[in-house]
Amino acid sequence: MNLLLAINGWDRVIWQERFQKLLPERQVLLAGPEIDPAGIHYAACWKHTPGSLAALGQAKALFSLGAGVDHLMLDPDLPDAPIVRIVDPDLTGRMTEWVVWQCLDWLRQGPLYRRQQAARTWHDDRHQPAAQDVRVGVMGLGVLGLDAIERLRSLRFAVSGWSRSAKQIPGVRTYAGEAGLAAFLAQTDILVVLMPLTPETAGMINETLLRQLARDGRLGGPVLLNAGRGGLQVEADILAALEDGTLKGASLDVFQTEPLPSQSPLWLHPSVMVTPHNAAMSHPDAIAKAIVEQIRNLESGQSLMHVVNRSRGY
Ligand code: NDP
Ligand code: OXD
Repeated sequence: MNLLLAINGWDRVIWQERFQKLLPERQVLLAGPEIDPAGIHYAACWKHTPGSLAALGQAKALFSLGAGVDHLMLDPDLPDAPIVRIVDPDLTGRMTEWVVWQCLDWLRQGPLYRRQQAARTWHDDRHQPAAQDVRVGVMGLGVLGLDAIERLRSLRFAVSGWSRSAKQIPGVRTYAGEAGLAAFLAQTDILVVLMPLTPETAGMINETLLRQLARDGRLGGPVLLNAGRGGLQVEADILAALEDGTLKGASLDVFQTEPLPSQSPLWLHPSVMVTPHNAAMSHPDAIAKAIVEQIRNLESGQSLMHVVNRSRGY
């Protein structure tokens, strides 16, 4: 009942130490060509090399080290085991902090005041909108979207949400599916994207969608926040929208290519905030604990939680 760590882009040794501490009776192995798949019943993965899990025919679960599973779904040679994603208060809390930080920064004109400070300009603007005057629309009403909504509401933002299936959330106007998208966008000043990357959502944050955002809001133009996945957005369309005023600004944590290439105009754009895909980092202590808990529960006869629907892709 050993555990394989198949990780690219993060420090594997830190993860190995954390898991080994929590599973002292087992081997926690780092993926590599010399690994013998016999005796490996679990894999914990982040951007594993496609094909590298194919030999794990005995796997009882494939764990994502993050909330998203698109990195696993990309691999056509996965063993036929349940794919389990992370739902954890540490990760959820981090994402909500990022969303609230960015919404408040745009509400309180952070980019403008940073520019004014750099120019030593004292311009006492008396036209600050209040949070309740600003409409935040959250795309994706899952674990992360719902938590962010709760905090945004406590700050009095006017919050609405959009998801694939219809939802009822007290105090929040909700929209669903293709049929509800245009109405949702038409009443959104700050669009918060917290959706998974699937064949359905790929590229949907594009010119057509951005042009449907509200034009009558109190921020002087709509703002885009994306912490879902870079594959959801068309960066050329976002840049064009910033240039022609369709968008006032954007806060982006995820990008079509990561790390964001140094030649990307997004880096130096005065109306763009770039964070390096760490809106909600997976903290090894919290995430290893959550996965080990799942392993122990499974082995004591309970069902795995947060199993992904492979055909839906999330
Ligand atoms: P969930 O699976 O809990 O929620 C996903 C939400 O997206 C659901 O409400 C779902 O609708 C909605 N959705 C999915 N497909 C569509 C679609 N085609 N049209 C409309 N709505 C759709 O995921 P989480 O909230 O836990 O996480 C969301 C994403 O955030 C992750 O998949 C990951 O990509 C990203 N993430 C990014 C991080 C970062 O640091 N930048 C950190 C963690 C996660 P329905 O409710 O109807 O199923
Ligand atoms: C995740 C991420 O999916 O960090 O958890 O992107």
